[in-house]
Amino acid sequence: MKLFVIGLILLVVKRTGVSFVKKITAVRGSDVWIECMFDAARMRQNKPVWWLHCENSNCTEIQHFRDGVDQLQDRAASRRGRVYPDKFREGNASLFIENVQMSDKGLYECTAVLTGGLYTKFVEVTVLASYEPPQLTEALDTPSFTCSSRNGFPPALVTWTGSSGMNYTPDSVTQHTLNPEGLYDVVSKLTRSFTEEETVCCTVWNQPLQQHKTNCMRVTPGQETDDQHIMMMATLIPVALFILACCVGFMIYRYLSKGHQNLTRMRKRISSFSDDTVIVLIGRPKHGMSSLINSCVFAYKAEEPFANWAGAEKGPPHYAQPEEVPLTEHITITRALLQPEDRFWTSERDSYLDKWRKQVQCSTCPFVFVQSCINKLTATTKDEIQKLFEDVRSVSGSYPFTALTMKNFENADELKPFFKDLGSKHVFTFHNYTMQEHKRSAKRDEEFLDFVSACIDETLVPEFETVHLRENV
Ligand SMILES: Nc1nc2c(ncn2[C@@H]2O[C@H](COP(=O)(O)OP(=O)(O)O)[C@@H](O)[C@H]2O)c(=O)[nH]1
Ligand SMILES: *[C@@H]1O[C@H](CO)[C@@H](O)[C@H](O)[C@H]1NC(C)=O
Ligand SMILES: *[C@@H]1O[C@H](CO)[C@@H](O)[C@H](O)[C@H]1NC(C)=O
Repeated sequence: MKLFVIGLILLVVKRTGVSFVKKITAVRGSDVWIECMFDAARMRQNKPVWWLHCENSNCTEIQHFRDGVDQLQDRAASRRGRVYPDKFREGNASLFIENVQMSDKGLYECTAVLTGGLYTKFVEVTVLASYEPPQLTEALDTPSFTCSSRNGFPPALVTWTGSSGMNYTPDSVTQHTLNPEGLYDVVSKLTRSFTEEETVCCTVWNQPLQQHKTNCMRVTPGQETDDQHIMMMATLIPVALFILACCVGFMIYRYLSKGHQNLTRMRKRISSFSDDTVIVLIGRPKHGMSSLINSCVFAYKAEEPFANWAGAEKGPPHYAQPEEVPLTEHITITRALLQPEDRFWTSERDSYLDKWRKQVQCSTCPFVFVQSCINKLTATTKDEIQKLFEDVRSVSGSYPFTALTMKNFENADELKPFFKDLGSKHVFTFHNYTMQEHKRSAKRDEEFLDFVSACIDETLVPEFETVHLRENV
């Protein structure tokens, strides 16, 4: 009979769209009164009062009193809430629930049997749960932030903002999970890198509860990476500079030592040359012949201070003395001093040719014609030089080399082709070491050592090549 009545009532509730169902909202953890008041005058002794709790049409009797006596004492542990039977006579059968939990939500029905009929009241209880304060963490690897909050109901709205008022929520993803207690745990992830200092806040909104909880975090953008950058630069720059310095140093060392080694090698070769050789310089006064000899000796004798071995800048009667200057034990530089006037060779040739023919070595003597770049070549001069060249070839088998001195005075390039055309195998240009100016440099030394080396090489020209040259010309 009783269950039939309950069923009928529930049917009525459903049919009428629960229009007379009172709705109350309780916050999880709080205490709540579910009111049930009726006309006290109609209350009779022995008549029962009971409470049902229904969840999804599954109804359980939670209170049942008859004649003020608890009928459910055996189920005391499982039932929820408490009524005050001594208040029934006052028409008050309200249910008190302490520490409301999610399981307390649902439809409550209070029924009292009164004279003249039943009194029934329906109360729909909604339980909301307040989210715990959110935890905000920054991921170490990726530029992301995680905001998490537990044990709330219903699902929360999570928003992300900056202190500047910026809304970062569009960059976030929020997920809810329902835990066994019927509560939601929410996790929201914001993926964003900040270029400027910012305070990032996440807010968990429980809208029905009109409650929000916020947590903020100071973001100092790329400070770590900046520090790393500076650290890296602080180590890399000196290392790079060191390596660069090493490279440059090594290259300079190589360059110097190569030049140095080269000079030493040339000097060694000259000193070890054991064929008795006379280098014959032919030239007119003031063409720098003495200076050229001095230069060769100075370049060769690397350890010695400059000396006027060949007697440069001397006037008569010591002019062009000594005639021969020894370079090494076996190599001597001698000079054939011609007259300064136009026909400088024609007037001298017989005596010199005679002398050279008598000299044993002169079949292999390196002859060098010395010409200053200051002097222009006149037609007569050219003619004389050509005759000289032919005569030297007739004696030695080769045309003489040419040494153009004072190369910085006049354009040596004008003179070079003339001597090349005459058959001079080598045309050297020099800036001599002089009495006034003899600052030694590797480059200058090298030029004179090159010259001496070429002279030595000339003595080594094989006989057949000499013959070949003679036939050619
Ligand atoms: N600027 C320069 N002056 C030179 C050069 N060779 C020689 N002289 C100078 O020219 C003048 C004549 O040089 P010297 O060697 O005495 O000529 P020589 O008469 O042929 O023996 C001297 O004052 C030298 O200092 C050179 O290559 N450059
Ligand atoms: C009805 O609810 C009670 C307690 O609330 C539960 O033990 C029972 O399993 C439920 N029955 C159904 C059919 O859901
Ligand atoms: C009903 O009784 C309870 C318990 O004494 C009391 O706290 C409550 O205020 C009463 N309700 C009304 C509406 O009088």
